[in-house]
Amino acid sequence: MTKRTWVLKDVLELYALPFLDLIFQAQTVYRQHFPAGTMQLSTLLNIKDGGCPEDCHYCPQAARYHTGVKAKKLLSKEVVSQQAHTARELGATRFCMGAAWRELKDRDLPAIVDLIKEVRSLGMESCMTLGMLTDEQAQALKEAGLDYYNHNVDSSPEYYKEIITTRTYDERLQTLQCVQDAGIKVCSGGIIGMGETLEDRAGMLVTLANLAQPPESVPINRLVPVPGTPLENTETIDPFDFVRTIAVARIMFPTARVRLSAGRTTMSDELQALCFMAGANSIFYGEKLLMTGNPEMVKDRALLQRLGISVDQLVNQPQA
Ligand code: SAM
Ligand code: DTB
Ligand code: SF4
Repeated sequence: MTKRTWVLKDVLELYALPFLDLIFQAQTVYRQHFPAGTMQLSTLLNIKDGGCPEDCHYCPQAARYHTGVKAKKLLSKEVVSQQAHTARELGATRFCMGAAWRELKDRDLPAIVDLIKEVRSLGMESCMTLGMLTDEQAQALKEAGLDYYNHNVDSSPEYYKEIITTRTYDERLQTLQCVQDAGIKVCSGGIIGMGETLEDRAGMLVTLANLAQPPESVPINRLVPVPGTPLENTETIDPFDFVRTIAVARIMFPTARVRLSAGRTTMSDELQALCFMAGANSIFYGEKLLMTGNPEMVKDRALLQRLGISVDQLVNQPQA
């Protein structure tokens, strides 16, 4: 089957559907590709805190903003291994490691390779988000066994320039290309609620859908307004507009994991349930994202149970 090319007009038509029609369509698409009522739990660990030279206006880890985040060194393999073991015991099937870097430096590559091998040996899917990569680095991560690489486009090409000036949209796309060329699956999405228009939201999804290969994983973050960042006073968006983006993403990426990512601590149970109805089938599981909070695990378990949603189980067995 030839790949569909998405145009902005079609995406805006989806956004313009009556809310219930859009949700119904998204849930129908979801059920054609996934078993109904299932959720992936992915645990996130920041392996390198703060001190980042970039100016992403939303980010607590950018060195130039006064957010109280202290720069630290890369975590040791022992610490990461212990966290990954705990995540597995608590039921996560994917372990995502993030670093506050503009780009991966070759001098850090051996340590990163070790971390990937460690997580893979536990039978979990591995994901890394380390900033920009070269072809050679992506190849080395693939050889180490990396399953997914997270690199968000964050917004539309037009609105991106209002949010980040220290690297271009094209550089982001180039890294995604390196990742795909190396045979690593792509996790890429963005942030909703940064002051962007509906067209920007649609434009972001069009960019992702029209990649040579659409991402296998699409994180949709609701902005966490962090004090000290330029976006700290951004107004919260209408919750239904957020749900619409989840639904449109589900329709445009029928086989991808659409992850309800940052921003859940300020969402009601009912809003999260609507996001699941709209086709989100993955969440971050664990009480911290990178720098900011995430719902308590007992609360998440209770919510999923109340909704009759079952969690995905590990398929691969640990090597030892
Ligand atoms: N430094 C690497 C990079 O920028 O690609 C990896 C880590 S970076 C923190 C990963 C993603 O987290 C960003 O691209 C952004 O989409 C998301 N993020 C960061 N701060 C956020 C915030 N305050 N609210 C919502 N999402 C945020
Ligand atoms: C993604 O799209 N969201 C995650 C993950 N990929 C790396 C990060 C969210 C960060 C929220 C703000 C913080 O905790 O620093
Ligand atoms: Fe640095 Fe990533 Fe934060 Fe941007 S989002 S400031 S690149 S850590």
